[in-house]
Amino acid sequence: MLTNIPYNHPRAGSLHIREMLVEGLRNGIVAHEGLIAHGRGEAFDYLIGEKTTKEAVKAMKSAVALMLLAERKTISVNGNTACLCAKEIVELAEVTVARIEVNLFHRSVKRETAIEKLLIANGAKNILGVDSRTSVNIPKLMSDRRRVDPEGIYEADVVLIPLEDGDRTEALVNMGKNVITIDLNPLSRTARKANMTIVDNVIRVMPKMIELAKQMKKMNKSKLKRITHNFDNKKNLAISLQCILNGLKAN
Ligand code: PTJ
Repeated sequence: MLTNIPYNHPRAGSLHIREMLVEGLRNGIVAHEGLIAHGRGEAFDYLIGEKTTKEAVKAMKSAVALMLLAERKTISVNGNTACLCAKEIVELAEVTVARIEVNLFHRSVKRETAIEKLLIANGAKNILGVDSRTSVNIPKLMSDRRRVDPEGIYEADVVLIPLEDGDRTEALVNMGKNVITIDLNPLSRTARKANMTIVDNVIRVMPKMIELAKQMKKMNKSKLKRITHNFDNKKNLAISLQCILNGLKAN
């Protein structure tokens, strides 16, 4: 049951997102630790002004181009992302012809199954990674995230991993995959190890990526390639960090 948040409360949007996550915890979708991770994200969102920056849009365009160019792409889903964006995950997967794989840090079959049900209720047809009997391991990774589906993350050439931990990001990059992440913290290890980092709130990113994917599907391959080649992740992260610093100085 969501708490009654007055519509005119100055922080209504942010409070509503918190309530969604608390509800997700009650429904077995979100891990307890997911609430803490959200708190960290919220702090960075506050610092970037709770809006999508130009740099984030650039990163999203590049990420969408990479996904459209890829032969095999997988969207990795954890508790927070499923709770906040189930419908959008399914739509983005449809538009970009990507697979969806549940992959949890705090792994349990019960939570995997609850997330699968939520995604199916939002229109997904096939979800990988749930109670996986045929899972394979990501080399040199110790966390429960190492177990992945052979037909999903393991064989993908591009993986979208929103709200991720640095270890797996690094391990996936070491496997030669192109890794796209969504992380509000431009200083996180994930943000720095990924090939493309979108410094923005996943709740704003997913609908924007769907919109971009629908437009960019009409572009030819050479145009999409040019977009990815022109993207410089280090530079984009540095400017994103500068946006935070400028915001702080201005106050
Ligand atoms: O569902 P599970 O078991 O897979 O667990 C998911 C969490 C998120 C708990 C797990 O992946 C985790 O502990 O993540 P970290 O290492 O805390 O990293 C999460 C990152 O996401 C941090 O850098 C946060 O700043 C960032 N973040 C949090 N909320 C958002 C976000 N980035 C974008 N949008 C958000 N809404």
